[in-house]
Amino acid sequence: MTKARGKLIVLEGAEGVGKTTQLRRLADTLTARGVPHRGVREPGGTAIGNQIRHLLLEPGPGFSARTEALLFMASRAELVETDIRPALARGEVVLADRFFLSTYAYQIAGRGLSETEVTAANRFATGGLVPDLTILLRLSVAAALARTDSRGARDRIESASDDFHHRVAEAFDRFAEPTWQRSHPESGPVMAVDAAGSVDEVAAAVLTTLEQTWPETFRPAVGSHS
Ligand code: T5A
Repeated sequence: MTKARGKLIVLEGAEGVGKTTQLRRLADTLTARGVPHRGVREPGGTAIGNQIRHLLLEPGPGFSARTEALLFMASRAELVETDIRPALARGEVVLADRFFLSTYAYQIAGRGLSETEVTAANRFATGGLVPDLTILLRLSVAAALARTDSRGARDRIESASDDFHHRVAEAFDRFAEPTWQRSHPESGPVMAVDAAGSVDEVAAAVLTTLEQTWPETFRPAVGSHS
């Protein structure tokens, strides 16, 4: 019998909204509930992807917006082909820390690149893979940057201008609108979760969203204590 395809679930939002923290919490819950899963992050997650991540985020020689976009998509192409697609074929839940909506927010809205061209390049990079669901963590720019600044120096993209970060934040706000989603099928469905509460409160909201969307996969089995 062919195994049912897994699910690609993406956590999105600007820097510091809590994506990595929530991905780890969700992974712990899925482990406790016996749901096969794996976590991946962008950029990175593969040997070549980690080298690309270094080029993109560490201070160094500058490069053009087109080069930046293509590097993000090269990292994504490798991750999709060598990691995400095989995991989905095994029936696993893949939890991704960022995916195409980040390219949309940072390279299209933030850097001003062409939506049509970048979307076509993304389709080439992913072979048309669309997330089953994106959970968009929402937090004000000031609160998110305060969280990241409390950790130390900003990376190359975090150090961009305030105007850039506001364009990125406005784009993330648009992704939650049903009209935007209908006209951007390459992004898949997006559900927003308020990220302003404590780690526990946000984790509960993320889990509720998944349990309501796919009860058969995410609800605890009868008799489980998770
Ligand atoms: N990028 C990426 C593009 O430009 N184009 C693309 O296509 C892609 C894929 C990646 C950078 O690349 C850009 C976007 C980014 O600039 P990254 O480091 O991988 O960089 O991603 P970041 O989003 O920058 O990672 P962060 O770690 O900064 O943000 P997270 O993951 O959202 O936040 P997290 O979980 O690490 O938490 C940040 C801090 O807040 C605390 C945590 O303990 C941590 O200290 N925290 C909370 N504090 C209070 N209450 C809560 N609820 C909290 N949740 C977390």
